[in-house]
Amino acid sequence: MTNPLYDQLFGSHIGKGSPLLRLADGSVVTYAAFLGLAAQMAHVLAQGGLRSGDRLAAQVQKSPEALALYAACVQAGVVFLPLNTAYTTDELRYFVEDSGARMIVCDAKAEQALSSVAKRAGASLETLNADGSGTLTDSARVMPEAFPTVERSADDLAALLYTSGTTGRSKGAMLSQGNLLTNAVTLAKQWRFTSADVLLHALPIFHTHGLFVATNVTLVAGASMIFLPQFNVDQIVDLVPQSTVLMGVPTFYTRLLDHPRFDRGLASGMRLFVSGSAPLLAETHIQFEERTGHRILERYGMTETNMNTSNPYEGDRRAGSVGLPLPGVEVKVTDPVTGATLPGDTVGQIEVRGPNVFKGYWQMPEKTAAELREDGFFITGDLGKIDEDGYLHILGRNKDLIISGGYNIYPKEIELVLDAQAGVLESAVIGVPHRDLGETVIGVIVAEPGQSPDLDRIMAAVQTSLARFKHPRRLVVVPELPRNTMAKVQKNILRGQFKDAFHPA
Ligand code: MLC
Ligand code: AMP
Repeated sequence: MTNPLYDQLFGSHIGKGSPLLRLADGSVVTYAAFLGLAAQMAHVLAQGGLRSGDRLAAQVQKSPEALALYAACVQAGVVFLPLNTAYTTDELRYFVEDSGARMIVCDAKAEQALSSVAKRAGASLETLNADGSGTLTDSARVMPEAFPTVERSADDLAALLYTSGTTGRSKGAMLSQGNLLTNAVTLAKQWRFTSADVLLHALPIFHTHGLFVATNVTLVAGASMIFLPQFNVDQIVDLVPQSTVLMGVPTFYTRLLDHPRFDRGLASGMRLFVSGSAPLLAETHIQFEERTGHRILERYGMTETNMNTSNPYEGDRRAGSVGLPLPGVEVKVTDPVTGATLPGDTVGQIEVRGPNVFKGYWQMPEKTAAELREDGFFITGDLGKIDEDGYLHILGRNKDLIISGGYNIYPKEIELVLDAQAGVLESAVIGVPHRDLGETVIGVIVAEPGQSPDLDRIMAAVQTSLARFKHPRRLVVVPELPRNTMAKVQKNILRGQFKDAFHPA
């Protein structure tokens, strides 16, 4: 019997009394206790009728129990579908129906709103709250602490992670056991993880960064994590002296640099700071080194591919570059029109191939074919160049995407909501520089002739349909949108016009 992801990440630690999670209140969850709970939850899933390959959608606050649910899914052969806690019921309905999830796990506060979603989809509903209470843990507590691991192969799906798209319809990226495992093993080795490491974990666990990069790497190494519900800069500063590694989005690092107590002495016990999910300004990299003596290690990845490149652990970590292809991963820069490989130092679209690259989009063969070539190269939608030393530099995006504090926001999704409002003729949503979040959202609206749209009502409509992090931080009305000769909206002109709207430093 084999289940490569379970066996290597979890099974190899069964019975170990060493800490996996250290919590903010000083308590510890050992590997043994964590895996016992995961096995109990796996029984609940199996008794709830979930079979190998079924999907489980989880919208739960970060907690040890929420992480155990991930382990339980892997052990029970169930495909884990984690969802951002900020998503509204409208957004959730789509994910549940599109994925055909057979079980939904949510906070008790959302139970009522989601019961109709579950009913319509024919899914069962369990609750799991931020403090670990709920129907899921109630049922799990009386189950045996061992579970016969369900057989899965490296090619079988382990997770379905939804990423928005340029058309506004989210796509479920199918990640296999092999995708996750090979990447975790590679990163643990590249970044020299050992069982002595203590990772300061303040990222959400519903995305690649917090769930697969941070958690899986820790598990591969048998290390431990200081497991925090969210990023709070004062708490991070307090806990840095007890940690060896921090992984974060660039906002973590700009906020740390703004903190008066964060300095060289405080960071002296740390061995590694990793940044990713959004561009780290070269200026942040340089200031961080001046302040702490540490060079942030920047890496590049995405939901569909896990991690593709990384600056070296030993060797030159270059500010403004995302480093070198990871072992086993091929990276090339191609002409967006012909697909031909471009010579070094020429800017083009970034394509990647390797054991990390996903299996395609759930039930979307056309979208898969458009982005995943037959030869296995995935067209990332990022633009960049490879320099003479082989380092990759990301220089822009070929996709209409805004990254705010490490969260991806596709303008189309917001434009569809704005366009549907009374008095709105059309809209364009853009990202503009923001000192804290990197980029933030502005909605540019054109009124219908003779109308003056009620911006407060429009914002209220946005709030009921879309997660908070996607809300425009400003709505502006303009007489018309700039268009090129093909009648395409020239967002670059709008971005130029509003670039100082949030007074970046
Ligand atoms: C929170 N808010 C955001 C936001 N995060 N708004 C826009 N963008 C964000 N990223 C909302 C809050 O709900 C709040 O609403 C208001 O904005 C201000 O919140 P805050 O207190 O300043 O934010 P905070 O809660 O501190 O969160 C900021 C953050 C967080 C950067 C710490 O967003 C975060 O942890 N980001 C990490 C995202 C991540 O893990 N990305 C990885 C994707 S995987 P209100 O109502 O109070 O105004 C991936 C692949 C790869 O990309 O390569 O890794
Ligand atoms: P997601 O779809 O949430 O996984 O986000 C993936 C996208 O985040 C990539 O396609 C890039 O545009 C961006 N990204 C991730 N890491 C970096 C990085 N280090 N520098 C710049 N952009 C990044």
